[in-house]
Amino acid sequence: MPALNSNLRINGDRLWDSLMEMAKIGPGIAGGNNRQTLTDEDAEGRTLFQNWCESAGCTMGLDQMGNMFATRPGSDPEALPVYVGSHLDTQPTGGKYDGILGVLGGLEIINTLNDLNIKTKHPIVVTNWTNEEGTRYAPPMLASGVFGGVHTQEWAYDRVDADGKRFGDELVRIGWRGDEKVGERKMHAFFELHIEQGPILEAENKDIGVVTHGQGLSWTEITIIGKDSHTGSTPMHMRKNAGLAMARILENVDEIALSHAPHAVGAAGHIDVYPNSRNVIPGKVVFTVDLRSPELAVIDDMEQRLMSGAKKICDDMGLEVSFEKVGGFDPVTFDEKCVSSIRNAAERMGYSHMNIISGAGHDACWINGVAPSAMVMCPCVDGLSHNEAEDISKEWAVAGADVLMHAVIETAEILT
Ligand code: HGY
Ligand code: MN
Ligand code: MN
Repeated sequence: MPALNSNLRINGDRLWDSLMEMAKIGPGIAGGNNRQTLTDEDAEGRTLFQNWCESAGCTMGLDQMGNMFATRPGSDPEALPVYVGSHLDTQPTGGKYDGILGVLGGLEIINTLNDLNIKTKHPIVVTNWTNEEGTRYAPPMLASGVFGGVHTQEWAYDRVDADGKRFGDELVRIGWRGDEKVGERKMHAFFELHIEQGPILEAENKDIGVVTHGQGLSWTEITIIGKDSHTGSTPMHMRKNAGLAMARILENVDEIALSHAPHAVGAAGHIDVYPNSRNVIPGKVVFTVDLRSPELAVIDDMEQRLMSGAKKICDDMGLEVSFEKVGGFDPVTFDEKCVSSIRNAAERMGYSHMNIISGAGHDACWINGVAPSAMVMCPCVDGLSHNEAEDISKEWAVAGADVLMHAVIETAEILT
């Protein structure tokens, strides 16, 4: 296999233009994106991606969870493909790069190999995983989870959104339910490029994050039942204030996470208050507590303390409380050989780099269970993500895609 030439680089202008073009689909209200999974905007983004892949000579596969697989043939059709990708769906107030950089970075590899007429032994497959965000349909990484054998397809199809629409029905409605059985594809390896979504790489002035691990996640949905009553005429001692109980529980979440500093984190991003009227004591609240840590024992401890603390708070206030685990995955250790190919690529091209643990969950976390996987990260401005102001420099995007390409074609065994 010829040595990988450090001058072998992607076309940064083409990558950046494709990011800006995709960002026009499902625009947000403040410069970012709202292209939530299985919406018409998601369908439009998928169509654009498919058109680009076919223009690059790829054939598109589609499985029963809507996962997309654009294949560039290798010299050996029997060789297991090297997969590379991420997700095109966004948060409701998402940025232009979370997930999208990994999908379009994978496509840019195909375009660059075509430009230079480079062949590889293994086929290369660019992938868009359905519903990575988990915001419209919990849990996150739903379709890569089905692919990885973590969830059944039937369970995934039965997930409903806030309007009661079933995942399976919406997938059919937008016309992106394929026939291919999920998880039958075998992979030689999987690589994912993603923005860090945290402040470390920028603060350390590093171009590249070599992701050695992904922290684990726990999502617990808590329902508290009190009693609706008048905010003015109900004496304080007679109130059954579900909102107050939630506030006390969230204060405790902060203390629990801080007790496991510096890595553990905890918060609630999803909160529904009923009846959510200015002059009614909330008789019901439903909220999801998101706990994360690189250590499984810490996640278990935080979960236990969350529930025991919430139970005590509600018992003391005479309120009912119930818990449902709506998402979770253990901490992940990525494949050492794949991780090394990323580190060597950064070295080869002179990009500054450091090892990093992913704070966010990613499709690679589930795929790592069925194929050797690893991730490349690039910095993002102020570490901000899941916010329409999410921003990266073109240089960071190019560095990440350059390293991704070298790792992918080294693993795919470049021939010319
Ligand atoms: O929640 C996560 O970590 C991912 O952004 N879906
Ligand atoms: Mn993402
Ligand atoms: Mn995200």
